[in-house]
Amino acid sequence: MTSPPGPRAPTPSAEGTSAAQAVAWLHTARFLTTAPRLEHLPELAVPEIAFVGRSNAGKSTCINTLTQQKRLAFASKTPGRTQAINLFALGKQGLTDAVLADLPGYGYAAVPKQDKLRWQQVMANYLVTRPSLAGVVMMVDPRHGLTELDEILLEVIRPRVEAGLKFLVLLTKADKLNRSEANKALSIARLQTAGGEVKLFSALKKQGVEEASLLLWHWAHPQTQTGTQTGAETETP
Ligand SMILES: Nc1nc2c(ncn2[C@@H]2O[C@H](COP(=O)(O)OP(=O)(O)OP(=O)(O)O)[C@@H](O)[C@H]2O)c(=O)[nH]1
Ligand SMILES: [Mg+2]
Repeated sequence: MTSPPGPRAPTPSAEGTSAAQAVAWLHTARFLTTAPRLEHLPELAVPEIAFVGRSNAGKSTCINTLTQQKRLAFASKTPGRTQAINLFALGKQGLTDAVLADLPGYGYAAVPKQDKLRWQQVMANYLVTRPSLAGVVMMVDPRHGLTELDEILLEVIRPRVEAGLKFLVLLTKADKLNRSEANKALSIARLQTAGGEVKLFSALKKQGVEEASLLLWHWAHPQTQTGTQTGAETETP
C-alpha cells in the first residue's frame, strides 16, 4: 500500500472514508485466536464479520487477499481445510476495532453425514446467537451458484438481516468467468438473495478488493455511512 500524498490524517474521518483507507485498515489484520467449538469463542466488544460459504469457495483466500497477508488464513486446494473458527483482529495502532471470522466451509461431499449435520447446527447457532456478529460475507463460487445449503443459511440469518445484520454475497473466482457469464451470475445471485448485495471478487486479479474493503469498513464503523469514495464503482469486469 502506498499512502496518499500530502498531509492526510492517518485515521479515516467520519465522512469520506476512501477505499485506500479501508484497504489499509484491512492490512492491519493479525491473528487473534482459533476456536474449535463455539464455546471457545471469546466475547467481543467490537463488531465481528464472518466469512461463510461452501467448502473450497475461497473464504480463506479472500481473507488473505483483503488483508494482503499470504498465510493469515489457511487456504488450500483440499476442501475442508479450515476446521475451526479463526478470528483475526483489525485496527490501527494495535487497537482492535473489528474482528474477521473465517469459518469452516460446508457441503464438502467427503465429510461423513453426521459431521456435516453437526457442523450445520454449529453454524446455525453461531449465526443466530453470536452477539458481536455485525456482518456476514457469503462466499459463493459463481460456477455453482447458491446451493441448497447456502439458501438454508440465508433463511437462518434472515431475521437478523431484517434486524440490521449486514450481508454481502461475494461471487468468488471471478477470473474464471467472462463478462457475460459474470453478469449472468450476478443477476441470478441477486434473484436468489431477493435483491441482496452481490459483488464479484477475484483473489487472482484483485478484483472487488476496494469495494469489499470499503463495505466492511462501513459495517464496522456504522457511524460513517455517508460520503464514501470508491476508486472503482463498477461491478462488471
Ligand atoms: N482462480 C481462483 N482461484 C481461487 C480464488 N480464490 C480461491 N481460489 C482457490 O480455491 C481453492 C480454495 O480456496 P480456500 O480459500 O482454501 O477456500 P475455503 O472457502 O477457505 O475452503 P474451506 O476452508 O475448505 O472451507 C484454493 O485452491 C484457492 O487457490 C480466486 O479468486 N481465483
Ligand atoms: Mg478456509
